Amino acid sequence: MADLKALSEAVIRGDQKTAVEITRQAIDEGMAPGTILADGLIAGMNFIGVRFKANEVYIPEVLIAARAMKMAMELLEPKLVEAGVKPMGKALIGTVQGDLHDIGKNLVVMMLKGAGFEVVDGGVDISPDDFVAKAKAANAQVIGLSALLTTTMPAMEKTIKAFKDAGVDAKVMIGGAPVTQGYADKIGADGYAADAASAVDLAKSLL
Ligand code: B1M
Repeated sequence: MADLKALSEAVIRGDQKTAVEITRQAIDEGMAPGTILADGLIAGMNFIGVRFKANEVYIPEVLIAARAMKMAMELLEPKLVEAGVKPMGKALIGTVQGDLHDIGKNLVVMMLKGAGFEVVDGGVDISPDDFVAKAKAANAQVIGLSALLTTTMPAMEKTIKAFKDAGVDAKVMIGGAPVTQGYADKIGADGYAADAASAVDLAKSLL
């Protein structure tokens, strides 16, 4: 039986080959995609995050762990999508200007797809103008902004203002490690979610 502890350890080591192998094995054995994600991949990446914060590992280790997680996520994503029952709505998700962090944003994208949303992944470092253009092209009902840096949080407010100025008629939710409900209230976002699972509940409630 696929060992999810070994999967999280493979992510921590940045061992792409093992992470992909165990993910494939878990999928082949019929393990729930959400369990593989939460108990294997996210568990490993969270551990790396704690060690990075404590200066016990540095950017190169973090990058290779993130790459191993991404490779495994490529296998898992279709399974998460398959688990979705019916289309819930359309969402555009992206990381705001100046910010290159995309692991959490990718999780939000995957979880939303898994919950049955049609999702446009806008990418990272999206300027307010680009966000407006992508929002108009996607015609999304829900737009999600992600920021991982305190220095890029103000780009959320600028993006929301750009949506209002351009008449983009969509609900806007925000998230990311430094973001809070208070900040969402302050900048006029329609909602805040602390994690990818809560982002799904929030997106559903905003429809
Ligand atoms: Co960066 N980084 N990083 N980093 N990095 C943090 C965020 C940091 C807290 C580390 C630290 O110092 N302790 C710190 C920010 C400090 C601050 O602003 N207060 C930091 C810094 C400083 C930096 C650089 C400036 C470092 C440097 O160059 N000196 C630089 C900035 C680059 C840039 O963006 N312009 C940088 C670079 C990087 C890497 C490239 C090395 C890499 C990113 C790789 C990638 O994303 N492809 C990286 C990583 C991996 C991290 C940490 C270790 C992990 C982030 C992560 O992926 N976590 C992070 C430390 C930490 O978080 N403990 C750190 C796992 C992920 C699943 O969690 O993204 O929080 P997270 O997503 C969560 C929730 O926040 C939520 O759902 C997810 C879980 O379910 N969520 C949403 C996220 N977006 C959401 C949107 C929603 C709803 C929920 O609705 C739309």
